Amino acid sequence: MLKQEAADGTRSFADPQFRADVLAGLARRPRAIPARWFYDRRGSELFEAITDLPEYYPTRTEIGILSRIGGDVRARVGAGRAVVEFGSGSSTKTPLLLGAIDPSAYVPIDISGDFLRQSSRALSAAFPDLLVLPFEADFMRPLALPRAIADAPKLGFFPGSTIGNMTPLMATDLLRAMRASLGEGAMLLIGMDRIKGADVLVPAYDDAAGVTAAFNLNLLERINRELAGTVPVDAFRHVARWNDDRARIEMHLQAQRDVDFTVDGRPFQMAAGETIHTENSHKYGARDARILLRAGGWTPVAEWTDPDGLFAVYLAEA
Ligand code: AVJ
Repeated sequence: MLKQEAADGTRSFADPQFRADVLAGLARRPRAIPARWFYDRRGSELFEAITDLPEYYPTRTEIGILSRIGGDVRARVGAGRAVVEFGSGSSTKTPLLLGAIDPSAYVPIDISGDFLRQSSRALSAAFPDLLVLPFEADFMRPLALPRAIADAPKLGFFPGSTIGNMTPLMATDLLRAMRASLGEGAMLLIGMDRIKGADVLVPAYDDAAGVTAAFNLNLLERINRELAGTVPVDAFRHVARWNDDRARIEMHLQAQRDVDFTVDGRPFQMAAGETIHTENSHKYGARDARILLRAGGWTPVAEWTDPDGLFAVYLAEA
């Protein structure tokens, strides 16, 4: 990795994939940068703050569902499985599952090593007898899981509606890759946000306190910090809109005036009103979710929702 110095003199190690995605994404039309790059330390902190917002219902709704279904999940998956969590982040939902099903091991997978080690320590403290094997990796690629869990049947855990960040094509690819990585007899517990009115969806991604705006704009700050960028962050505005045709919330960063900047020495120009597309958050009705799972090679066996039908958790088998 190359060391980069930002305009303010701070130094950081730039991920070559981050640089490649940003340079390619800014050169493309429409401009787009993959949402996974939101999650540097600051971005992860801002996301944690989003989950506490009154408008952002998904996290608390899913936690409510998970805290009620433990016994049911245990009855269907049995004890002794190795739980493999994809994109574990700060693992706030994990104790609810681990406490319910008595697993033989826990393998959290995340691209952010810092967060991974921190949350693994906390989990080991809460479950002293559990074998915890943190795995720093990009779970979008095929994985060779640790040998220590080779013989245990797996339970994949993919909460948070993270799958909503992917297009249906990417989502089915990922579901198939998970099936291949988890092996024979695997099951999958996955959260998906449901389709609902734009009056609820849009505020969830454009909150009154401006935390989601800060989360989105942090991507530009990160580009400036890690890729020696000169992006005038204050010239950009956070935009969240519901794309009904594609059943997704889209987040964009919209230039409020004509802007000129460089990233890693390369020049870019954007006209006033032009946007950088930074995130999709696809929503799935109950049937949509089951079709998606089947397209990805999984058979749905159970599903649970909250009383208002805002969010759903699905159990599927390979
Ligand atoms: C972490 C992908 C589930 O799409 O709701 C929250 C990310 N972006 N607010 C989502 C997010 C803006 C979130 N996921």
